[in-house]
Amino acid sequence: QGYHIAVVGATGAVGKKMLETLEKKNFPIKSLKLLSSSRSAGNKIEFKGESFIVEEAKPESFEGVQIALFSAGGSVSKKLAHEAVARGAVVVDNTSAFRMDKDVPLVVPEVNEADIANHNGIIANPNCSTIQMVAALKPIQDKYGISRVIVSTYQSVSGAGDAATDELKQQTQAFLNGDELKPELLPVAGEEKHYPIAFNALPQIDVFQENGFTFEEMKMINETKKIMHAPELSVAATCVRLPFFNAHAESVYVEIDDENVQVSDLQNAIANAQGVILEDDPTNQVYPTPLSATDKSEVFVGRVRRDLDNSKGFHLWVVSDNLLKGAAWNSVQIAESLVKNNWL
Ligand code: 11C
Repeated sequence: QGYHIAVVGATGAVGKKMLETLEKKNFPIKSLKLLSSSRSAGNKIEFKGESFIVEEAKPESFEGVQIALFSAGGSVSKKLAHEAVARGAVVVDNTSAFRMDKDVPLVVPEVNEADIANHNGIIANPNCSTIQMVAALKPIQDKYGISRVIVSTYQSVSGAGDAATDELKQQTQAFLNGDELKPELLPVAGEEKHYPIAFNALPQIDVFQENGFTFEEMKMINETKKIMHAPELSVAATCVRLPFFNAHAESVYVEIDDENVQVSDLQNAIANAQGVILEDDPTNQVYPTPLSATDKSEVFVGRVRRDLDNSKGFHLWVVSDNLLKGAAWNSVQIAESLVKNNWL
């Protein structure tokens, strides 16, 4: 018993985590196809003790597939997602290709699972830094209403793929050896200039837009409004890449509609939310960090405190594993929901 599954981008940083997550969560699988670009085709990958050969993703690869998890970049999704749907598959797409399309639900199950029911074959998985923020905001929005969000991110290199992780390792070693740093990838592959990530902070994730924000920042802004069904919500973001390997951290300022709310009310709402864990005890130095959140499925929140000048303003520290809740686990949760609710 189980489902016919395809993972597109199986050899990438997220694809590998998707396979680990499918295995760990014991997702019911009848058959599994591992697909990639022609470059990675032929690689062998172990899944549940069985060896699979990665095949080049082509339109006909999706014959008989029921759920296709895509994470091979936007251009692959644009080329193949509709081909998969035409062959009867439901696509869970982890790229930005369709996220803002009106007929594509953009889903974080803890926030807007019911939107999955409206799918037309494609469901989009949001950007990692958006996912963890909206999971933390949802219980606050439900209980107290939110009018404004200002977020600054502290993002790990794994968000930019395995090559960025390698770049940080190489540069760290080179820096400590006193060798010259030769940045080739970050902040953005394909851009004219590259800057060292080792022992640095890069205030650019993805390309700049005409309004001065980066695409990563605009993803956080636009996706948050769509997922939370709050087009009127004010959202501003500054996204920064830092030299650590995994998980993203965020400093989130949130303005709520009610000035009589106490810090403990917010903490209770967060502590009772699905998929969110409150780690907030300053007297004992308890708060989440990227290392403590790595390899965990949940979103962790700490440092909840009231703004000193605005009684409706609160500050939060939100941390999660960008490859798990930010990508693979959120996609598998969507697949679980499709199955559980007969929404395939
Ligand atoms: C990063 N957030 O950390 C990006 C990666 O739209 O799914 C995720 C890109 C995306 O670089």
